[in-house]
Amino acid sequence: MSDRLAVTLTGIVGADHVLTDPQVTRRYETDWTGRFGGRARCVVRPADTGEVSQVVAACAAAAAPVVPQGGNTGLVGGGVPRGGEVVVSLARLHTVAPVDTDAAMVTVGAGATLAAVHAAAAAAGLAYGVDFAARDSATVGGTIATNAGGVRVLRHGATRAQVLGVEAVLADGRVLRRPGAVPKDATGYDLPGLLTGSEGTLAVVTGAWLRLVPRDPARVVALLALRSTADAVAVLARLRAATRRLSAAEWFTGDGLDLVLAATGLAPPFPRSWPTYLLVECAGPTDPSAELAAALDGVDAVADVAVATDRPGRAALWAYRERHTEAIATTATATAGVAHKLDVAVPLRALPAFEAQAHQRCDEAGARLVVFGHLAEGNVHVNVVGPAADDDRLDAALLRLVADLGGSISAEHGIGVAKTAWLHLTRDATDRWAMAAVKRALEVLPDRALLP
Ligand code: 2HG
Ligand code: ZN
Repeated sequence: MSDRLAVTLTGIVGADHVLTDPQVTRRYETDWTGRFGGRARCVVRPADTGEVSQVVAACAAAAAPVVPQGGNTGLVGGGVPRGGEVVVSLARLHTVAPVDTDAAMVTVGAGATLAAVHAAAAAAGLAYGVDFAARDSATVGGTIATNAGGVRVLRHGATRAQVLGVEAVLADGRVLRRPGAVPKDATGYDLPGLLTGSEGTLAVVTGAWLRLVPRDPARVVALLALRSTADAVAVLARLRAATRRLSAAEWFTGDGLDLVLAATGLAPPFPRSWPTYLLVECAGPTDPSAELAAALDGVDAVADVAVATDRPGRAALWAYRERHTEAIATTATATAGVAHKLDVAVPLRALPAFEAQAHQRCDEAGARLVVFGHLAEGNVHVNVVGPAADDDRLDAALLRLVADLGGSISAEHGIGVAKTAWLHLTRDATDRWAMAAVKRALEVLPDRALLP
């Protein structure tokens, strides 16, 4: 890049942190699915908020579009260029301040990984309420941008419920700081809440004040073999009524487990296979095993069960669920295809009907469907293998089905570029106008008349 913008960016972050060599920029240019991406004008790696501010201001002055990027674990193309944008990587903003144990909170940079936040919280005798399989690479900034959910939503809520404060760089380079020093603050609009889930469309998140939760040292994981998704929904309802200690309820199918076993070489959990599996975890200050056993006692729907309380045993059961994404990618690659990933949510009572109808449409189209997800929120990870990367006819049919059932076309991964065409399915014209108005308001250069 031999233009004036390159010279300016190099002056801000140093030559080592303006990347243009295609061999080096490649990993910033394609998302995890391999379905979305494009060439970047360059990749810039600022070191701190001040540098992010200068970089964004320089890009605004040059009318150069910017794509903020965290750990690049997104699945909807929201953190990668489409062609010609400047990628602003937040990876170097990875500070994790000492945990404030009095207030149970921690201040972190956008580039801190989820795993780093977990480690810091655990060392202080606390925990962070958001967790999912990509924890070692996914960064706090990206999880805020997408309002990431994961496996603990039923216990602690999604990312928005953890964000006490936020620091972000607006489109013209100004730094918006809303510290979360006190957990109660009714002063004005909830800007941290607004930026959470805004996917880089309103500002570049550079740091956050995160709420921490008590650490639950005692855990039990049970993998339940079931005959149907309807049974999984019924068992979950029973568990929710019977115990306060439920900390995860993850659902997958026999088809998904077969793929995981084939791709990973793991031993099967049961002597025979079952149509549906529900992985439940209970956690608390003391061993919750007896409480879980009592809650499941006499539940005929449970055809078989594998239980673990020790760490390796729990991890072995979790692997059947957490390795789905990797196993599906392996299957897609083997057929030289990509997985179409539709992260949706449907009301729980409609889940069995959704699953049946989704299978019917995929069968008709000759595509392979694998579903799994976070049962308590009706959050289904719909993975379709078969159609070409740019053939979205089946995506459209499945998203329409979700909307007809009163669900969400994006439960926890965001809209990115994957879902923009279908926003109208669940957001009406007034809603979309209001969102566009907010974006326009934050995009304009400072309007002195608005400043108090
Ligand atoms: C998960 O829950 C992630 O494992 C990934 O959200 C989902 O691969 C997917 O479709
Ligand atoms: Zn998920």
